[in-house]
Amino acid sequence: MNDNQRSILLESSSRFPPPPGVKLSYGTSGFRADASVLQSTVFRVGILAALRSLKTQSVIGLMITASHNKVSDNGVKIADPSGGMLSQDWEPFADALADAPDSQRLLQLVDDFVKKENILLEGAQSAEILLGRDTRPSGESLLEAAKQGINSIAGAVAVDMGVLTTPQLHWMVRARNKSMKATELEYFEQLSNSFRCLIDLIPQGSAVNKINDKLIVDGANGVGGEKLELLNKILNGLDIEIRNSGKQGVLNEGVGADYVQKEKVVPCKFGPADVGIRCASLDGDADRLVYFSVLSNANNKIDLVDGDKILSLFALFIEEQLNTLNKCDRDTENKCYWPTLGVVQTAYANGASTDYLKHSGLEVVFTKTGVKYLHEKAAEYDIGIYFEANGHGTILFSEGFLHWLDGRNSELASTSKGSEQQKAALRLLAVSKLINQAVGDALSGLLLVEAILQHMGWSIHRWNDLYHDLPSRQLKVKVVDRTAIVTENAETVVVSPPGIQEAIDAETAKYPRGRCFVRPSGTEDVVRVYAEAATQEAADNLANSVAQLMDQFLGGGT
Ligand code: NG1
Ligand code: ZN
Repeated sequence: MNDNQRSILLESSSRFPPPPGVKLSYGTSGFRADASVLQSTVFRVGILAALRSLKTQSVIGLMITASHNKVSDNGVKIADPSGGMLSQDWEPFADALADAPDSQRLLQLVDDFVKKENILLEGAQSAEILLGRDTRPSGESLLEAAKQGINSIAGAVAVDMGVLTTPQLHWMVRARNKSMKATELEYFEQLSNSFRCLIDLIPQGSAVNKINDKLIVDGANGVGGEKLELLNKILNGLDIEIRNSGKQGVLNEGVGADYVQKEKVVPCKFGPADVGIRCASLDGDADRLVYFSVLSNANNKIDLVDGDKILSLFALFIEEQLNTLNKCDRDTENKCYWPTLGVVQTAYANGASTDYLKHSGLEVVFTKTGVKYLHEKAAEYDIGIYFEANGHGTILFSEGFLHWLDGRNSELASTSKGSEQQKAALRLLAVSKLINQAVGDALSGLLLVEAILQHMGWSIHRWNDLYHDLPSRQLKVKVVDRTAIVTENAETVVVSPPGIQEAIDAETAKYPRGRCFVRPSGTEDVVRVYAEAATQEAADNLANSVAQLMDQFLGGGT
Protein backbone atom coordinates (compact mmCIF):
# COMPACT_ATOMS: atom_id res chain seq x y z
CA MET A 1 0.00 0.00 0.00
CA ASN A 2 1.52 3.36 -0.93
CA ASP A 3 1.64 6.38 1.36
CA ASN A 4 -1.19 8.13 -0.35
CA GLN A 5 -3.57 5.20 0.04
CA ARG A 6 -2.38 4.75 3.61
CA SER A 7 -3.09 8.34 4.59
CA ILE A 8 -6.52 8.37 2.88
CA LEU A 9 -7.53 5.25 4.81
CA LEU A 10 -6.17 6.58 8.10
CA GLU A 11 -7.85 9.94 7.69
CA SER A 12 -11.25 8.59 6.62
CA SER A 13 -11.41 5.81 9.20
CA SER A 14 -10.60 8.25 12.00
CA ARG A 15 -13.92 9.92 11.15
CA PHE A 16 -15.75 6.62 11.88
CA PRO A 17 -14.51 5.41 15.26
CA PRO A 18 -16.11 2.16 16.42
CA PRO A 19 -18.48 2.55 19.38
CA PRO A 20 -16.87 1.10 22.52
CA GLY A 21 -17.97 -2.34 23.63
CA VAL A 22 -19.84 -3.27 20.44
CA LYS A 23 -18.76 -6.54 18.86
CA LEU A 24 -20.59 -7.59 15.72
CA SER A 25 -20.36 -10.61 13.49
CA TYR A 26 -21.36 -11.17 9.87
CA GLY A 27 -24.31 -13.43 10.68
CA THR A 28 -26.97 -15.20 8.62
CA SER A 29 -27.54 -11.99 6.79
CA GLY A 30 -24.66 -9.54 7.18
CA PHE A 31 -24.22 -7.22 10.15
CA ARG A 32 -27.31 -6.13 12.05
CA ALA A 33 -27.70 -3.97 15.14
CA ASP A 34 -29.33 -0.84 16.48
CA ALA A 35 -28.78 1.73 13.73
CA SER A 36 -27.11 4.13 16.18
CA VAL A 37 -24.02 1.90 16.51
CA LEU A 38 -23.59 1.03 12.84
CA GLN A 39 -21.80 4.00 11.21
CA SER A 40 -18.34 2.58 11.69
CA THR A 41 -19.39 -0.94 10.64
CA VAL A 42 -21.02 0.28 7.44
CA PHE A 43 -18.02 2.45 6.60
CA ARG A 44 -15.79 -0.60 6.97
CA VAL A 45 -18.13 -2.77 4.89
CA GLY A 46 -17.72 -0.08 2.21
CA ILE A 47 -13.96 -0.81 2.29
CA LEU A 48 -14.67 -4.54 2.18
CA ALA A 49 -16.99 -4.14 -0.84
CA ALA A 50 -14.35 -2.15 -2.70
CA LEU A 51 -11.70 -4.82 -2.00
CA ARG A 52 -14.12 -7.55 -3.06
CA SER A 53 -14.78 -5.75 -6.32
CA LEU A 54 -11.04 -5.33 -6.93
CA LYS A 55 -10.42 -8.99 -6.15
CA THR A 56 -13.22 -10.34 -8.35
CA GLN A 57 -12.87 -7.64 -11.02
CA SER A 58 -16.67 -7.49 -11.01
CA VAL A 59 -19.49 -5.29 -9.84
CA ILE A 60 -20.37 -5.82 -6.16
CA GLY A 61 -23.51 -4.82 -4.24
CA LEU A 62 -23.88 -3.29 -0.80
CA MET A 63 -27.36 -3.26 0.73
CA ILE A 64 -28.40 -1.36 3.83
CA THR A 65 -31.33 -3.08 5.48
CA ALA A 66 -32.36 -4.94 8.60
CA SER A 67 -35.18 -6.75 6.81
CA HIS A 68 -37.91 -7.74 9.29
CA ASN A 69 -36.18 -6.27 12.38
CA LYS A 70 -37.68 -3.28 14.11
CA VAL A 71 -37.38 0.09 12.43
CA SER A 72 -34.67 1.38 14.79
CA ASP A 73 -32.34 -1.45 13.73
CA ASN A 74 -30.41 -1.47 10.53
CA GLY A 75 -27.86 -3.67 8.83
CA VAL A 76 -25.49 -4.08 5.94
CA LYS A 77 -24.68 -6.95 3.63
CA ILE A 78 -22.69 -7.59 0.48
CA ALA A 79 -23.91 -9.07 -2.80
CA ASP A 80 -21.24 -11.04 -4.64
CA PRO A 81 -20.78 -10.89 -8.45
CA SER A 82 -23.33 -13.69 -9.05
CA GLY A 83 -25.90 -11.68 -7.09
CA GLY A 84 -25.63 -14.17 -4.22
CA MET A 85 -24.36 -13.57 -0.69
CA LEU A 86 -20.75 -12.70 0.12
CA SER A 87 -18.48 -15.71 -0.25
CA GLN A 88 -18.20 -17.36 3.17
CA ASP A 89 -14.41 -17.38 3.12
CA TRP A 90 -14.45 -13.58 3.35
CA GLU A 91 -16.68 -13.51 6.42
CA PRO A 92 -13.83 -13.79 8.96
CA PHE A 93 -12.19 -10.74 7.31
CA ALA A 94 -15.54 -8.92 7.51
CA ASP A 95 -15.69 -9.69 11.25
CA ALA A 96 -12.10 -8.63 11.82
CA LEU A 97 -12.60 -5.34 9.93
CA ALA A 98 -15.78 -4.53 11.82
CA ASP A 99 -14.14 -5.20 15.17
CA ALA A 100 -10.80 -3.44 14.58
CA PRO A 101 -10.46 -1.16 17.63
CA ASP A 102 -8.77 1.79 15.90
CA SER A 103 -7.58 3.18 12.55
CA GLN A 104 -4.04 1.78 12.88
CA ARG A 105 -5.30 -1.73 13.44
CA LEU A 106 -7.75 -1.32 10.55
CA LEU A 107 -4.94 -0.23 8.26
CA GLN A 108 -2.82 -3.21 9.29
CA LEU A 109 -5.70 -5.62 8.60
CA VAL A 110 -6.31 -4.19 5.14
CA ASP A 111 -2.60 -4.25 4.36
CA ASP A 112 -2.20 -7.89 5.40
CA PHE A 113 -5.37 -8.94 3.62
CA VAL A 114 -4.57 -7.34 0.26
CA LYS A 115 -1.14 -8.99 0.35
CA LYS A 116 -2.62 -12.37 1.14
CA GLU A 117 -5.30 -12.06 -1.55
CA ASN A 118 -3.00 -10.43 -4.12
CA ILE A 119 -5.30 -7.46 -4.48
CA LEU A 120 -3.79 -4.54 -6.38
CA LEU A 121 -4.43 -1.22 -4.70
CA GLU A 122 -3.35 2.31 -5.68
CA GLY A 123 -5.97 2.65 -8.40
CA ALA A 124 -4.23 0.27 -10.80
CA GLN A 125 -7.59 -1.39 -11.27
CA SER A 126 -11.12 -0.08 -10.96
CA ALA A 127 -13.89 -1.25 -8.69
CA GLU A 128 -17.63 -0.58 -8.85
CA ILE A 129 -20.12 -1.02 -6.05
CA LEU A 130 -23.90 -0.65 -6.41
CA LEU A 131 -25.52 0.70 -3.24
CA GLY A 132 -29.11 0.20 -2.16
CA ARG A 133 -31.09 0.82 1.00
CA ASP A 134 -34.54 0.08 2.34
CA THR A 135 -36.91 2.74 3.69
CA ARG A 136 -35.47 2.96 7.22
CA PRO A 137 -34.85 6.56 8.31
CA SER A 138 -31.27 5.70 9.30
CA GLY A 139 -30.55 4.40 5.78
CA GLU A 140 -29.49 7.67 4.25
CA SER A 141 -26.68 8.48 6.67
CA LEU A 142 -25.49 4.87 6.72
CA LEU A 143 -25.37 4.93 2.94
CA GLU A 144 -23.16 8.01 3.19
CA ALA A 145 -20.83 6.09 5.52
CA ALA A 146 -20.68 3.23 3.01
CA LYS A 147 -19.79 5.68 0.22
CA GLN A 148 -16.95 7.10 2.28
CA GLY A 149 -15.62 3.62 2.95
CA ILE A 150 -15.71 2.83 -0.77
CA ASN A 151 -14.13 6.17 -1.70
CA SER A 152 -11.23 5.55 0.63
CA ILE A 153 -9.97 2.78 -1.67
CA ALA A 154 -8.31 4.26 -4.76
CA GLY A 155 -10.09 3.38 -8.01
CA ALA A 156 -13.35 2.36 -6.34
CA VAL A 157 -16.59 4.00 -7.42
CA ALA A 158 -19.89 3.89 -5.51
CA VAL A 159 -23.11 4.02 -7.54
CA ASP A 160 -26.15 4.93 -5.47
CA MET A 161 -29.17 2.99 -6.80
CA GLY A 162 -31.49 4.58 -4.25
CA VAL A 163 -34.25 2.91 -2.24
CA LEU A 164 -34.59 -0.71 -3.38
CA THR A 165 -35.78 -4.08 -2.18
CA THR A 166 -32.88 -6.35 -1.25
CA PRO A 167 -33.62 -8.71 -4.18
CA GLN A 168 -33.68 -5.81 -6.64
CA LEU A 169 -30.13 -4.88 -5.68
CA HIS A 170 -28.96 -8.51 -5.94
CA TRP A 171 -30.69 -8.81 -9.33
CA MET A 172 -28.97 -5.64 -10.56
CA VAL A 173 -25.53 -6.86 -9.49
CA ARG A 174 -26.08 -10.14 -11.27
CA ALA A 175 -27.40 -8.43 -14.40
CA ARG A 176 -24.49 -5.96 -14.53
CA ASN A 177 -21.99 -8.79 -14.32
CA LYS A 178 -23.71 -10.49 -17.24
CA SER A 179 -23.37 -7.27 -19.22
CA MET A 180 -27.12 -6.79 -19.16
CA LYS A 181 -28.95 -3.56 -18.47
CA ALA A 182 -29.69 -3.36 -14.79
CA THR A 183 -32.06 -0.53 -14.01
CA GLU A 184 -35.26 -0.84 -12.01
CA LEU A 185 -37.23 -0.49 -15.23
CA GLU A 186 -35.48 -3.52 -16.73
CA TYR A 187 -36.18 -5.48 -13.56
CA PHE A 188 -39.88 -4.62 -13.72
CA GLU A 189 -40.03 -5.38 -17.45
CA GLN A 190 -38.40 -8.78 -17.03
CA LEU A 191 -40.88 -9.68 -14.30
CA SER A 192 -43.96 -8.44 -16.10
CA ASN A 193 -42.99 -9.94 -19.49
CA SER A 194 -42.27 -13.40 -18.09
CA PHE A 195 -45.42 -13.26 -15.96
CA ARG A 196 -47.45 -12.37 -19.07
CA CYS A 197 -45.83 -15.26 -20.91
CA LEU A 198 -46.96 -17.72 -18.21
CA ILE A 199 -50.49 -16.28 -18.23
CA ASP A 200 -50.70 -16.53 -22.03
CA LEU A 201 -49.73 -20.21 -21.77
CA ILE A 202 -52.50 -21.13 -19.32
CA PRO A 203 -54.49 -24.08 -20.62
CA GLN A 204 -58.03 -23.29 -21.71
CA GLY A 205 -60.57 -24.02 -19.04
CA SER A 206 -58.50 -23.22 -15.93
CA ALA A 207 -60.52 -20.60 -14.12
CA VAL A 208 -60.10 -19.54 -10.55
CA ASN A 209 -63.38 -18.89 -8.82
CA LYS A 210 -64.33 -15.22 -9.37
CA ILE A 211 -64.24 -14.37 -5.66
CA ASN A 212 -60.61 -15.39 -5.57
CA ASP A 213 -59.51 -13.13 -8.38
CA LYS A 214 -58.48 -10.40 -6.01
CA LEU A 215 -55.22 -10.44 -4.09
CA ILE A 216 -54.56 -8.18 -1.11
CA VAL A 217 -50.92 -7.58 -0.24
CA ASP A 218 -49.52 -6.40 3.10
CA GLY A 219 -46.39 -4.37 2.25
CA ALA A 220 -44.99 -4.38 5.85
CA ASN A 221 -44.91 -0.56 5.66
CA GLY A 222 -41.65 -1.00 3.81
CA VAL A 223 -40.03 -0.80 0.42
CA GLY A 224 -41.89 -3.83 -1.00
CA GLY A 225 -45.32 -2.18 -0.99
CA GLU A 226 -43.88 0.89 -2.70
CA LYS A 227 -42.23 -1.18 -5.44
CA LEU A 228 -45.24 -3.43 -5.92
CA GLU A 229 -47.33 -0.32 -6.59
CA LEU A 230 -44.93 0.60 -9.40
CA LEU A 231 -44.80 -2.93 -10.80
CA ASN A 232 -48.58 -3.21 -10.64
CA LYS A 233 -48.88 -0.29 -13.07
CA ILE A 234 -47.25 -2.25 -15.87
CA LEU A 235 -48.79 -5.63 -15.04
CA ASN A 236 -52.02 -6.81 -16.43
CA GLY A 237 -53.88 -9.93 -15.53
CA LEU A 238 -53.82 -9.30 -11.79
CA ASP A 239 -56.15 -7.46 -9.46
CA ILE A 240 -53.93 -6.37 -6.55
CA GLU A 241 -54.83 -4.17 -3.62
CA ILE A 242 -51.84 -3.03 -1.55
CA ARG A 243 -52.14 -2.22 2.14
CA ASN A 244 -49.45 -1.09 4.59
CA SER A 245 -47.48 0.42 1.76
CA GLY A 246 -45.56 2.63 4.15
CA LYS A 247 -47.37 5.92 3.76
CA GLN A 248 -48.66 5.58 7.31
CA GLY A 249 -47.71 3.06 9.95
CA VAL A 250 -44.37 1.86 11.23
CA LEU A 251 -42.13 -0.57 9.33
CA ASN A 252 -42.65 -4.18 10.52
CA GLU A 253 -44.82 -3.13 13.47
CA GLY A 254 -47.75 -5.52 13.59
CA VAL A 255 -47.29 -6.09 9.85
CA GLY A 256 -45.11 -8.02 7.45
CA ALA A 257 -44.27 -11.61 6.57
CA ASP A 258 -42.23 -12.28 9.72
CA TYR A 259 -45.04 -11.11 12.01
CA VAL A 260 -47.71 -13.02 10.11
CA GLN A 261 -45.67 -16.22 9.94
CA LYS A 262 -44.55 -16.22 13.57
CA GLU A 263 -47.73 -14.89 15.23
CA LYS A 264 -50.21 -16.52 12.85
CA VAL A 265 -52.59 -13.55 13.07
CA VAL A 266 -53.71 -10.92 10.55
CA PRO A 267 -51.43 -7.91 10.04
CA CYS A 268 -52.78 -4.39 10.79
CA LYS A 269 -55.47 -3.16 8.41
CA PHE A 270 -56.72 -6.71 7.76
CA GLY A 271 -59.81 -8.13 9.40
CA PRO A 272 -63.15 -9.90 9.14
CA ALA A 273 -64.09 -8.10 5.90
CA ASP A 274 -61.26 -10.01 4.18
CA VAL A 275 -62.47 -13.52 5.02
CA GLY A 276 -62.11 -15.80 2.00
CA ILE A 277 -59.87 -13.44 0.02
CA ARG A 278 -56.35 -14.43 -1.00
CA CYS A 279 -53.84 -12.34 0.98
CA ALA A 280 -50.06 -12.11 0.92
CA SER A 281 -47.50 -10.46 3.15
CA LEU A 282 -44.00 -9.20 2.30
CA ASP A 283 -41.25 -8.51 4.82
CA GLY A 284 -39.46 -5.18 5.38
CA ASP A 285 -37.02 -5.55 2.47
CA ALA A 286 -39.27 -7.74 0.31
CA ASP A 287 -37.17 -10.88 0.19
CA ARG A 288 -39.77 -12.94 2.04
CA LEU A 289 -43.29 -13.81 1.05
CA VAL A 290 -46.09 -15.68 2.79
CA TYR A 291 -49.75 -16.05 1.88
CA PHE A 292 -52.70 -16.29 4.24
CA SER A 293 -56.46 -16.20 4.40
CA VAL A 294 -58.45 -14.67 7.23
CA LEU A 295 -60.50 -17.21 9.17
CA SER A 296 -64.14 -16.48 9.87
CA ASN A 297 -65.29 -16.29 13.52
CA ALA A 298 -61.79 -16.60 14.80
CA ASN A 299 -60.46 -13.42 16.31
CA ASN A 300 -57.86 -12.31 13.77
CA LYS A 301 -56.59 -15.86 13.27
CA ILE A 302 -55.39 -16.87 9.84
CA ASP A 303 -54.75 -19.91 7.74
CA LEU A 304 -51.05 -19.45 7.00
CA VAL A 305 -49.64 -20.54 3.66
CA ASP A 306 -45.93 -20.36 4.39
CA GLY A 307 -42.67 -20.78 2.49
CA ASP A 308 -42.96 -24.58 2.68
CA LYS A 309 -46.24 -24.44 0.81
CA ILE A 310 -44.91 -21.97 -1.74
CA LEU A 311 -42.05 -24.41 -2.26
CA SER A 312 -44.50 -27.29 -2.69
CA LEU A 313 -46.53 -25.34 -5.25
CA PHE A 314 -43.42 -24.45 -7.24
CA ALA A 315 -42.09 -28.01 -7.09
CA LEU A 316 -45.41 -29.45 -8.31
CA PHE A 317 -45.55 -27.03 -11.22
CA ILE A 318 -41.96 -27.63 -12.27
CA GLU A 319 -42.42 -31.40 -12.09
CA GLU A 320 -45.58 -31.17 -14.16
CA GLN A 321 -43.79 -29.18 -16.86
CA LEU A 322 -40.82 -31.57 -16.88
CA ASN A 323 -43.16 -34.54 -17.25
CA THR A 324 -44.97 -32.88 -20.15
CA LEU A 325 -41.75 -31.83 -21.81
CA ASN A 326 -40.30 -35.29 -21.53
CA LYS A 327 -43.38 -37.21 -22.62
CA CYS A 328 -41.37 -39.35 -24.97
CA ASP A 329 -42.78 -40.79 -28.11
CA ARG A 330 -40.74 -42.88 -30.48
CA ASP A 331 -39.36 -39.87 -32.34
CA THR A 332 -38.28 -37.93 -29.36
CA GLU A 333 -37.11 -40.68 -27.04
CA ASN A 334 -33.50 -39.73 -27.45
CA LYS A 335 -34.37 -36.07 -26.84
CA CYS A 336 -35.53 -36.68 -23.29
CA TYR A 337 -33.33 -35.19 -20.67
CA TRP A 338 -34.17 -35.47 -17.02
CA PRO A 339 -32.52 -32.67 -15.14
CA THR A 340 -31.56 -33.27 -11.54
CA LEU A 341 -34.23 -31.69 -9.37
CA GLY A 342 -33.61 -31.01 -5.70
CA VAL A 343 -35.61 -29.40 -2.94
CA VAL A 344 -33.72 -27.72 -0.08
CA GLN A 345 -35.21 -27.00 3.33
CA THR A 346 -34.03 -26.17 6.86
CA ALA A 347 -35.01 -27.70 10.18
CA TYR A 348 -37.72 -25.01 10.44
CA ALA A 349 -39.62 -26.63 7.56
CA ASN A 350 -42.83 -28.09 8.86
CA GLY A 351 -42.51 -31.89 9.12
CA ALA A 352 -45.74 -32.31 7.15
CA SER A 353 -44.23 -30.42 4.19
CA THR A 354 -41.17 -32.66 4.12
CA ASP A 355 -43.38 -35.77 4.21
CA TYR A 356 -45.50 -34.36 1.39
CA LEU A 357 -42.53 -33.52 -0.81
CA LYS A 358 -40.91 -36.90 -0.25
CA HIS A 359 -44.18 -38.71 -1.00
CA SER A 360 -44.37 -36.73 -4.23
CA GLY A 361 -41.11 -38.39 -5.21
CA LEU A 362 -38.90 -35.35 -4.76
CA GLU A 363 -35.37 -35.37 -3.40
CA VAL A 364 -35.35 -33.30 -0.21
CA VAL A 365 -32.14 -32.17 1.49
CA PHE A 366 -31.50 -30.06 4.58
CA THR A 367 -29.02 -27.30 5.38
CA LYS A 368 -28.34 -24.95 8.24
CA THR A 369 -30.55 -21.86 8.58
CA GLY A 370 -29.49 -18.95 6.39
CA VAL A 371 -30.07 -18.32 2.76
CA LYS A 372 -26.39 -18.64 1.92
CA TYR A 373 -26.45 -22.33 2.87
CA LEU A 374 -29.71 -23.12 1.09
CA HIS A 375 -28.68 -21.28 -2.03
CA GLU A 376 -25.33 -23.03 -2.21
CA LYS A 377 -26.98 -26.44 -1.90
CA ALA A 378 -29.70 -25.67 -4.45
CA ALA A 379 -27.04 -24.61 -6.96
CA GLU A 380 -25.80 -28.23 -7.03
CA TYR A 381 -28.87 -29.30 -9.05
CA ASP A 382 -30.02 -28.53 -12.61
CA ILE A 383 -33.13 -27.20 -10.93
CA GLY A 384 -32.79 -26.45 -7.22
CA ILE A 385 -35.78 -25.15 -5.31
CA TYR A 386 -35.16 -23.78 -1.84
CA PHE A 387 -37.36 -22.11 0.72
CA GLU A 388 -37.24 -21.29 4.36
CA ALA A 389 -40.57 -21.70 6.16
CA ASN A 390 -40.50 -17.93 6.72
CA GLY A 391 -40.98 -17.35 3.00
CA HIS A 392 -37.46 -16.73 1.77
CA GLY A 393 -36.61 -18.80 -1.26
CA THR A 394 -36.26 -19.12 -5.00
CA ILE A 395 -35.63 -21.56 -7.83
CA LEU A 396 -32.18 -21.92 -9.37
CA PHE A 397 -31.64 -23.19 -12.91
CA SER A 398 -28.20 -24.34 -14.02
CA GLU A 399 -26.72 -22.68 -17.10
CA GLY A 400 -26.32 -26.13 -18.69
CA PHE A 401 -29.98 -27.00 -18.28
CA LEU A 402 -31.16 -23.61 -19.55
CA HIS A 403 -28.93 -24.00 -22.58
CA TRP A 404 -30.43 -27.43 -23.31
CA LEU A 405 -33.95 -26.10 -22.73
CA ASP A 406 -33.42 -23.20 -25.11
CA GLY A 407 -32.24 -25.57 -27.82
CA ARG A 408 -35.07 -28.02 -27.20
CA ASN A 409 -37.61 -25.19 -27.38
CA SER A 410 -36.26 -23.99 -30.74
CA GLU A 411 -36.40 -27.55 -32.05
CA LEU A 412 -39.98 -28.04 -30.86
CA ALA A 413 -40.92 -24.66 -32.32
CA SER A 414 -39.92 -25.92 -35.75
CA THR A 415 -41.28 -29.47 -35.46
CA SER A 416 -44.38 -29.07 -33.29
CA LYS A 417 -45.07 -25.41 -32.61
CA GLY A 418 -47.82 -24.86 -30.09
CA SER A 419 -47.70 -28.48 -28.85
CA GLU A 420 -48.06 -29.25 -25.15
CA GLN A 421 -44.40 -30.17 -25.12
CA GLN A 422 -43.33 -26.84 -26.52
CA LYS A 423 -45.60 -24.99 -24.12
CA ALA A 424 -43.97 -26.81 -21.23
CA ALA A 425 -40.54 -25.73 -22.48
CA LEU A 426 -41.74 -22.14 -22.80
CA ARG A 427 -43.21 -22.21 -19.30
CA LEU A 428 -39.95 -23.43 -17.79
CA LEU A 429 -38.03 -20.75 -19.65
CA ALA A 430 -40.49 -18.11 -18.43
CA VAL A 431 -40.14 -19.34 -14.83
CA SER A 432 -36.35 -19.02 -15.10
CA LYS A 433 -36.76 -15.38 -16.12
CA LEU A 434 -39.51 -14.52 -13.68
CA ILE A 435 -37.99 -16.02 -10.57
CA ASN A 436 -34.99 -14.14 -9.20
CA GLN A 437 -31.89 -16.31 -9.78
CA ALA A 438 -29.80 -14.21 -7.40
CA VAL A 439 -31.77 -14.47 -4.18
CA GLY A 440 -35.28 -15.00 -2.78
CA ASP A 441 -37.57 -12.23 -4.01
CA ALA A 442 -41.07 -11.60 -2.69
CA LEU A 443 -42.20 -9.69 -5.79
CA SER A 444 -41.13 -12.26 -8.34
CA GLY A 445 -42.24 -15.10 -6.03
CA LEU A 446 -45.66 -13.51 -5.74
CA LEU A 447 -46.04 -13.28 -9.51
CA LEU A 448 -45.03 -16.93 -9.90
CA VAL A 449 -47.52 -18.06 -7.24
CA GLU A 450 -50.25 -16.04 -8.95
CA ALA A 451 -49.42 -17.45 -12.39
CA ILE A 452 -49.37 -21.05 -11.08
CA LEU A 453 -52.65 -20.67 -9.18
CA GLN A 454 -54.27 -19.37 -12.36
CA HIS A 455 -52.67 -22.19 -14.35
CA MET A 456 -53.99 -24.82 -11.95
CA GLY A 457 -57.33 -23.06 -11.51
CA TRP A 458 -56.75 -23.23 -7.76
CA SER A 459 -58.05 -21.06 -4.95
CA ILE A 460 -55.81 -20.37 -1.94
CA HIS A 461 -57.84 -22.99 -0.04
CA ARG A 462 -57.20 -25.68 -2.63
CA TRP A 463 -53.51 -24.82 -2.47
CA ASN A 464 -53.47 -24.85 1.30
CA ASP A 465 -55.08 -28.31 1.28
CA LEU A 466 -52.00 -29.87 -0.37
CA TYR A 467 -51.14 -31.04 3.15
CA HIS A 468 -51.90 -29.95 6.69
CA ASP A 469 -49.17 -28.40 8.80
CA LEU A 470 -48.24 -30.01 12.08
CA PRO A 471 -48.86 -27.53 14.92
CA SER A 472 -45.64 -25.70 15.79
CA ARG A 473 -44.31 -23.03 18.12
CA GLN A 474 -41.25 -20.82 17.91
CA LEU A 475 -39.85 -18.97 20.92
CA LYS A 476 -36.92 -16.64 21.53
CA VAL A 477 -34.90 -16.97 24.72
CA LYS A 478 -32.49 -14.32 25.99
CA VAL A 479 -29.38 -15.92 27.45
CA VAL A 480 -26.05 -14.63 28.71
CA ASP A 481 -24.06 -15.87 25.71
CA ARG A 482 -25.95 -17.45 22.83
CA THR A 483 -22.73 -18.49 21.10
CA ALA A 484 -22.26 -21.07 23.88
CA ILE A 485 -24.67 -23.24 21.88
CA VAL A 486 -22.93 -25.30 19.23
CA THR A 487 -25.00 -27.41 16.84
CA GLU A 488 -24.53 -30.08 14.19
CA ASN A 489 -26.58 -31.99 11.60
CA ALA A 490 -28.20 -28.96 9.96
CA GLU A 491 -28.66 -27.49 13.45
CA THR A 492 -30.87 -30.30 14.70
CA VAL A 493 -28.48 -31.48 17.42
CA VAL A 494 -26.73 -29.50 20.17
CA VAL A 495 -23.20 -30.80 20.76
CA SER A 496 -22.21 -28.24 23.36
CA PRO A 497 -22.72 -27.45 26.23
CA PRO A 498 -22.94 -31.12 27.20
CA GLY A 499 -26.23 -32.46 28.51
CA ILE A 500 -28.54 -30.06 26.68
CA GLN A 501 -29.37 -32.38 23.80
CA GLU A 502 -30.17 -35.25 26.15
CA ALA A 503 -32.51 -32.98 28.11
CA ILE A 504 -34.24 -31.81 24.90
CA ASP A 505 -34.60 -35.42 23.74
CA ALA A 506 -36.17 -36.42 27.05
CA GLU A 507 -38.75 -33.60 26.76
CA THR A 508 -39.49 -34.31 23.10
CA ALA A 509 -40.09 -37.99 23.75
CA LYS A 510 -43.10 -37.07 25.90
CA TYR A 511 -45.06 -35.80 22.88
CA PRO A 512 -46.55 -37.74 19.96
CA ARG A 513 -44.98 -36.51 16.69
CA GLY A 514 -42.75 -34.30 18.83
CA ARG A 515 -39.74 -32.60 17.23
CA CYS A 516 -37.72 -29.84 18.81
CA PHE A 517 -34.42 -28.07 18.24
CA VAL A 518 -32.61 -24.97 19.47
CA ARG A 519 -30.01 -22.74 17.80
CA PRO A 520 -28.43 -19.34 18.34
CA SER A 521 -29.95 -16.72 16.04
CA GLY A 522 -27.63 -15.18 13.48
CA THR A 523 -29.55 -11.90 13.41
CA GLU A 524 -30.70 -11.30 16.99
CA ASP A 525 -29.13 -11.79 20.38
CA VAL A 526 -31.36 -14.74 21.28
CA VAL A 527 -31.53 -18.52 21.21
CA ARG A 528 -34.43 -19.74 19.06
CA VAL A 529 -36.52 -22.70 20.16
CA TYR A 530 -38.66 -24.56 17.62
CA ALA A 531 -41.14 -27.27 18.58
CA GLU A 532 -43.61 -29.33 16.61
CA ALA A 533 -46.14 -31.86 17.90
CA ALA A 534 -49.49 -33.47 17.15
CA THR A 535 -51.53 -30.70 18.83
CA GLN A 536 -50.98 -26.97 19.29
CA GLU A 537 -51.10 -27.33 23.05
CA ALA A 538 -48.43 -30.01 22.94
CA ALA A 539 -46.20 -27.92 20.62
CA ASP A 540 -46.60 -24.93 22.97
CA ASN A 541 -45.78 -27.02 26.04
CA LEU A 542 -42.76 -28.61 24.42
CA ALA A 543 -41.42 -25.22 23.29
CA ASN A 544 -41.98 -23.71 26.75
CA SER A 545 -40.28 -26.51 28.61
CA VAL A 546 -37.27 -26.46 26.28
CA ALA A 547 -37.11 -22.66 26.68
CA GLN A 548 -36.86 -23.25 30.42
CA LEU A 549 -34.06 -25.72 29.84
CA MET A 550 -32.18 -22.97 27.99
CA ASP A 551 -32.56 -20.74 31.03
CA GLN A 552 -31.26 -23.48 33.30
CA PHE A 553 -28.29 -24.41 31.15
CA LEU A 554 -27.29 -20.98 29.87
CA GLY A 555 -28.64 -18.48 32.38
CA GLY A 556 -31.24 -15.87 31.41
CA GLY A 557 -29.86 -12.71 29.80
CA THR A 558 -31.12 -9.20 30.35
P1 NG1 B 1 -31.78 -16.18 12.48
O1 NG1 B 1 -31.97 -14.93 13.26
O2 NG1 B 1 -30.37 -16.66 12.30
O3 NG1 B 1 -32.75 -17.23 12.95
C1 NG1 B 1 -33.44 -15.27 10.58
C2 NG1 B 1 -34.29 -16.35 10.00
C3 NG1 B 1 -33.52 -17.00 8.87
C4 NG1 B 1 -33.08 -15.99 7.83
C5 NG1 B 1 -32.37 -14.83 8.51
C6 NG1 B 1 -32.02 -13.70 7.59
C7 NG1 B 1 -35.90 -17.78 11.16
C8 NG1 B 1 -36.10 -18.79 12.21
N1 NG1 B 1 -34.64 -17.38 11.00
O4 NG1 B 1 -32.22 -15.84 10.99
O5 NG1 B 1 -34.30 -17.99 8.31
O6 NG1 B 1 -34.16 -15.56 7.05
O7 NG1 B 1 -33.15 -14.29 9.59
O8 NG1 B 1 -32.99 -12.79 7.40
O9 NG1 B 1 -36.86 -17.37 10.51
ZN1 ZN C 1 -35.94 -9.74 4.49
